[in-house]
Amino acid sequence: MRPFKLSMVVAPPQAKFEAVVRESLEKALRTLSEIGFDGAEISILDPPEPGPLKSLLDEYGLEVPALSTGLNYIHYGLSLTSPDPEKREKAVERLIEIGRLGAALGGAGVIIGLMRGRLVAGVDREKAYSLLVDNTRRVAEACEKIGVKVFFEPLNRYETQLVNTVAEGLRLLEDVGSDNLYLLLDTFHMNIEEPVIEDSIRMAGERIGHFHVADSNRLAPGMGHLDFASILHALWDAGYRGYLSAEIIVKPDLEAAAMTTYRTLKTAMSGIGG
Ligand code: LER
Ligand code: MN
Repeated sequence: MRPFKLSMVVAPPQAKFEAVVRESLEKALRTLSEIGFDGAEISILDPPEPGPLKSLLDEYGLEVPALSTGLNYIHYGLSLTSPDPEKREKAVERLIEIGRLGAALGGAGVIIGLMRGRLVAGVDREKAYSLLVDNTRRVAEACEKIGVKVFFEPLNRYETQLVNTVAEGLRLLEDVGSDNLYLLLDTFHMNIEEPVIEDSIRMAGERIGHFHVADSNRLAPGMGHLDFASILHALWDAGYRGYLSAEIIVKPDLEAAAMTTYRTLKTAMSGIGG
C-alpha cells in the first residue's frame, strides 16, 4: 500500500485559473483512473447536482478528497473579507453549499483559498483579518454539522496579503478555534514563502488536513527543482496520511503531466512507511 493517495485538481473547461486540468470531466477522470490515481479534487464554480457527478466518479473508481472553491472568487468576486457585505454573505453561503456537495460525495473537504479575498480599498488589514476569522469560523462550524472538514490554504504574497505562511495559517486556526478547521499546504506556495519547506511541514504537524503538490515552477512534480522525497518524508513524519493532490499547470498535455506526476510521486514515496 502507498503511504499517500494521489489525486489531481480538475476544473470546468471555462475556468480562469491555469494550474488545473481543464478538459471535459469525463476525459479528465478517465485519464486519471487509467494512470492509477485514487481520486480527483474537483474545482467547483456553480455546485452541480451530486447524482451524475457521483455516477461518473464511481464509473472510474475515483474518490474526491476535497473540493476547490477559488473560482467563486475569480469569476464572481465572492470573498470572506469583501468590503461588500452581500458578497461576504454569498461567500459564506457558497462555501457551505459546497460543503453539502462534499458530504454527498462521501465527505470531501471544503477548501478556503482565494475565497478569503485580498486587501482592497474600504477594509483595513485589522478589519479584514477579523472578518476572515469570523466568517471562516461560520463556515467551519456549519461544515462540522454537515460532516465535512474545512481546509484553509496559506497562499503566496503575489495572490493575497492575508495569510501567506504556515505560521500565519496556524495563528488563524488558533484565532478561529474550531477543531473542524485544518491547513491545506501547497508546495508551490511554500517554495515561495517558507524558509525550509520540511520544517514548516513538521511545524504544522497534525493540523495538516490536505496537501497540494506542484513543482517549483507549478508544473508537474519532476519538472522543477523541488525535492519530493524529502518533502514527503517530512509529511509522513508529521503524521499526515491523506491525499497528495496535484494542482499543476498541465504541460505539455494532460496524459504527460499526469504520468510525470504519478511517476515522480511514486518514486518519492518509495521507502516511506515501511
Ligand atoms: C489554490 O489551491 C491555490 O493554490 C491558489 O494558488 C489559487 O490561486
Ligand atoms: Mn493550492
